[in-house]
Amino acid sequence: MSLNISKNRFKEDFLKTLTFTFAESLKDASLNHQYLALGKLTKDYLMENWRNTNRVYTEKKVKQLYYFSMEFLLGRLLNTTLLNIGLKNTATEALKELGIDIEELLKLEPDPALGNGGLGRLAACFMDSLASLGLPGHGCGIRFRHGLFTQKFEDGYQKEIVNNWLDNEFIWEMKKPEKTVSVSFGGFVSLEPSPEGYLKVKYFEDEKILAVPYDIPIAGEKNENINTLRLFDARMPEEELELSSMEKGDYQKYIDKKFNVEAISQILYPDDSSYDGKLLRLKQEYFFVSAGLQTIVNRFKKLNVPFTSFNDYIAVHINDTHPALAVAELMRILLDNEHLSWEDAWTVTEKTMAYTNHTILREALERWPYPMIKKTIPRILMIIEEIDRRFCEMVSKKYPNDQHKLDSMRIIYNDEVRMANLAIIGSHSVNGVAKLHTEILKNRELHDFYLLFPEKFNNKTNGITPRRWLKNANPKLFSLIEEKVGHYNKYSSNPFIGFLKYAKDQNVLEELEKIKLENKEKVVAYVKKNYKIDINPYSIFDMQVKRLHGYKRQLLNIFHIIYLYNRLKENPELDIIPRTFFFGAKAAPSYVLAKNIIKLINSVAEVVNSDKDIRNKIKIVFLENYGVSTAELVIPAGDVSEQISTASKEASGTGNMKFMMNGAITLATLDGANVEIKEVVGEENIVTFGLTSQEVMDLEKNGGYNAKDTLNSSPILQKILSELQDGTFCSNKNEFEPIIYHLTTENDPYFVLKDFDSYVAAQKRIESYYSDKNSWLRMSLINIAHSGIFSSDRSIKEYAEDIWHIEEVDVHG
Ligand code: 26Q
Repeated sequence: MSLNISKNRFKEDFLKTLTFTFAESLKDASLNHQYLALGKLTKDYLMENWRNTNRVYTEKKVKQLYYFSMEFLLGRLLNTTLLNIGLKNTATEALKELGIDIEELLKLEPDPALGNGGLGRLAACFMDSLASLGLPGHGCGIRFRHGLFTQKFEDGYQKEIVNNWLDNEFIWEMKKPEKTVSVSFGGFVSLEPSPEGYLKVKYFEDEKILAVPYDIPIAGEKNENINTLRLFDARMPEEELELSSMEKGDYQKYIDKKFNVEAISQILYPDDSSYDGKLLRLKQEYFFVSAGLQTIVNRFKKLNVPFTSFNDYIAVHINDTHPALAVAELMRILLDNEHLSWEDAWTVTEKTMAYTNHTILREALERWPYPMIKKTIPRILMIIEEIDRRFCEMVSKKYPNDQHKLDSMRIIYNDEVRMANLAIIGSHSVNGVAKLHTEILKNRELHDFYLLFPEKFNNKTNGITPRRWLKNANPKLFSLIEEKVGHYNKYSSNPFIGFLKYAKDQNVLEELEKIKLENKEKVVAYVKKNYKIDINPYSIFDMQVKRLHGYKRQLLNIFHIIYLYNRLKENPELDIIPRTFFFGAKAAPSYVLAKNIIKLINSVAEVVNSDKDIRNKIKIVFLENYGVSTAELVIPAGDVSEQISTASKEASGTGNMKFMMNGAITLATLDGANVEIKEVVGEENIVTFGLTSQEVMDLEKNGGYNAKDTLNSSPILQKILSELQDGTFCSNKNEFEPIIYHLTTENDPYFVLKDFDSYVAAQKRIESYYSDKNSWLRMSLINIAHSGIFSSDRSIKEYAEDIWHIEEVDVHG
């Protein structure tokens, strides 16, 4: 549906909203107030459909999905919502007549950074696709007071600034205090047999923490479905005020307690790839899982159907292991509150839960110290112990005398509780996020589980929402495609494929070129304004924008740049196509190597950008504080998409898909979803290089790689490494010691040196392709035409059909 609102009505409503909210008329209203009024009005337009959606889902008793995720990296919501409900043009025109440029208002919306990177952004794309496909699917997470830190560079070093995204009122959320639930921590549990025959469980918890829901509406495109993203805020219960201590004037005690309780929803952990057994993180995980499941159960009770049919009405998705405690928490509710037998509760739980794995990096797998779980959530530990006991019994029967197998799969081992094992055992579905990743899980990382439960394993290749990443970020390209192939069809498995027939149409290719250039000009202006760097829109825009991590190999990229720079210094006449290298990356605050790589890139940038000898042939731009909003600006301007992770390490990647959809050529290792991109566009429309995942895994397993040998046989690499230590890029000669140590003493674990030659050769191929303008544009078009496969609408349809068993609901009327 498009909301049927005329321009005049919109103008009237907008002015009314200004009056009703701020007691202001347009001439008094600041830009910020104008933005807030526009946001509030847009949200008001959703309200009726939101109510309807909830009513219809309940009345029809349809099966609903709850996507549990620690992170939802939403990005700004105003433009995408206006587009989805079909009001963007009306709003633009109406505001224009009032003398307001809507784009100026849209920029004022804070970008909620409630996630680290790929996993959180995937959850957000999934929310959009669920609503747009009319599927009853909601999100459940934490309302972090502080999202991912804001990154600043000082003298080339990353500095982290707290993120205060809630300071300028978040217009989308609706507080629902009456739906508050309580989550128990600590203390002990007593079990007594009841006359009815079940075990009566009594909690003597140390603390009860309130979980106050804040609901965010998620509007589908061209329908009337408004799903809900529910984020919980941690609050101290009123009765905890401990009047006596207040009377005694012991306010400090009260304040300390409140601080500790509310810490749970204070801050998002900024680490995206290494496990760190912090108590607060465990509490966060249990907090939102328990609150979410209690909410679901409260709603379920209204249906008046038996709990043994719970899984016919509810699906719960566990996004990575962070919400894996959901398995034990649902068991707890079914056993202790609803008095199901263990067997019934277990059947229901397993059929309800499904788990996605997003990583094969071992250091990222969550394992909690046994004593910590025991102390923090004692009843949950008892349940996990029983799940583990029964699992061990089953495995021992199936594989008598195979201690090794048992040890690798059981949940509690070595005084630790392993969350992935809990998630796998307690779910009916376990999926990886790209074909290669799923194969590696089945054949290697989770091989024993695969042998035991082959039916649980399946692949769901990631996707991205074309509404945000094309229609919203690159409206001209989106219009061009729609003009040629008709309206984007969210039900198609390959929605842009019709574009392929224009691969030789000179007019269309020129149109593409023009759109790309316009997008590049926008970035040129942005870079000039924010960094005072002049860049050439006709240079190749080569981009690597993603979290900073050893395995993502930003180091390989900067080494190639240093090599190019060296060649230009030797021969300033060297005929290369000018290039602008873009980086955008946050490092986890405690990740020393990653921060050192940031400093290196910034140091090289300073030298290269100011060196007159090389005649502006290369420029380096490190975009500060890369996030969803910067991505929307720069990705449409990309020519080359750097997806150069060590093969086997990147589960899928989703930036690769965003760039592809915007017409960039992928420069890639055969890792994650890059493999599938190559499969669909053909090897002549992508540039690949480097070790294969099999080669990497063999080297890791059998040894046989010696980084120093590689170094000794490469004068080019030797020169680069010596420049890192001789003051060429930084007056402190020891500055890059962590990088040197990593590459030499630690034997270059991500094969940067090993893949260097192959990468340089691939970069040369990029250059030669680019030099033939028409063939480059054709490659770009072919990539765009195939990119619809990587729409999250396709991913979500697969999840809905194969895993969740939920169906489209017409909420009209
Ligand atoms: C775990 C424990 C303690 C603190 C933090 C964490 C933590 C937080 C975030 C661990 C991992 C993450 C995020 C992981 C992530 O973003 N993975 C990416 O998921 C994408 C979506 O599936 C994939 O495309 C990427 O390949 C994968 O790296």
